[in-house]
Amino acid sequence: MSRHSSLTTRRPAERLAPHPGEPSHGPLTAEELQLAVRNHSMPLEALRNDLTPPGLHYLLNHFDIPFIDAEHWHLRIGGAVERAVELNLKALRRAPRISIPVTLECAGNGRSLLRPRPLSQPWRLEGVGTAVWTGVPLAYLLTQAGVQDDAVEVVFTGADAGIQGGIRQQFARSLPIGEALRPDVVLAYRMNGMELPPQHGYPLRLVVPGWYGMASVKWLSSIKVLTKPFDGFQQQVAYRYQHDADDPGTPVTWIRVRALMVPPGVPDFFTRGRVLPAGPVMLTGRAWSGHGAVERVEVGIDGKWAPAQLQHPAAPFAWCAWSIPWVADRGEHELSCRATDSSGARQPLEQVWNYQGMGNNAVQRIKVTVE
Ligand SMILES: Nc1nc2c(c(=O)[nH]1)N[C@H]1C(S)=C(S)[C@@H](COP(=O)(O)O)O[C@H]1N2
Ligand SMILES: [Mo]
Repeated sequence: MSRHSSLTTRRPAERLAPHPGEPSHGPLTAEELQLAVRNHSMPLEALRNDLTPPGLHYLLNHFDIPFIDAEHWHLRIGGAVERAVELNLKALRRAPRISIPVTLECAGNGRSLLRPRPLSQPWRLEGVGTAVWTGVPLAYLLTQAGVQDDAVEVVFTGADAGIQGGIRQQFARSLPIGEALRPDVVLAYRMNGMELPPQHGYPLRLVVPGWYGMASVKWLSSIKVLTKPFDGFQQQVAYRYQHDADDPGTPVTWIRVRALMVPPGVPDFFTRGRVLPAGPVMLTGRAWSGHGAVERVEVGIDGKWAPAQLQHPAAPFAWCAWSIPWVADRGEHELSCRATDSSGARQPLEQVWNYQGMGNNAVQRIKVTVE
């Protein structure tokens, strides 16, 4: 029996719902549309910004945005520590702070382009955004609490609750202790210099640079140091690269290398096909990777590849801008872009399917009509 169906047969409530996780060859479902309107993507033209304005940054919320009264809110740090700590927002704002630009991307980005299509949030390519996150380094607070020698992981629990895979839960994810003690992992209370918006985790969220977005737990309520690996749903069942429902799979961690292009010209309202005039045009975009620096972006014009010019990113885990001039001649063309990072990883031309539709970083293709 599959991991998902074994969960659902035990929980009658789940059987009333459409079956998430089962891949579909059919048209988009009402449930996918419902998720898509709650969780919007970043319009590709916003790739022009170094920093994504909060209203354009992508959003992924599993359950409801919790209502948190910041006056009475506090963060608990406990588990395998010498001294458990409780901090309110005032205390956090008084602690040492860092500000760091980070490109976040949802692990499910690209999912709806897979065939068959895993049923979940139906991202196309725009589940990404870059913001400056300001807050307290997690390592500072963990060190204050005194992590015990036998600690292996740290689990972060959000205030949001719901049901997934038939299991009632609060959203929770863990990090290996080594990752949690990285100097750039931040407990953020500001986004692009402003108070965190409700949808991005107010009053406090974790930001793990370089990891897919699920690691960056929002609406933090507690942090617990563990001496055994965390076995919560979002760790052991969701966010795994699986061949099929029975495959335990491997955990989703670092962001895979990807480049995206600002679609040139203007869109057709309904099809969003691009139209542009013949002549010179600057093709631009951004590229990023959690596995190392972006080393190369190539742009394909009708399948012929040429290197784009790269700019330095603002920080190791922030996207970098790229550009390449093109003289567009009349007719139909296909534009694409492809990044390679310093680990040697390069975006695949064809999709690599997996059961949950995770980490699909196949190259973007844009059809343009030049008039
Ligand atoms: N508490 C909580 N944290 C969460 C989530 C959630 O549903 N609840 N979604 C995660 C996922 S899957 C992603 S991709 C990022 C999205 O962050 P953003 O909405 O600020 O872009 O938040 C992560 N943190
Ligand atoms: Mo995500």
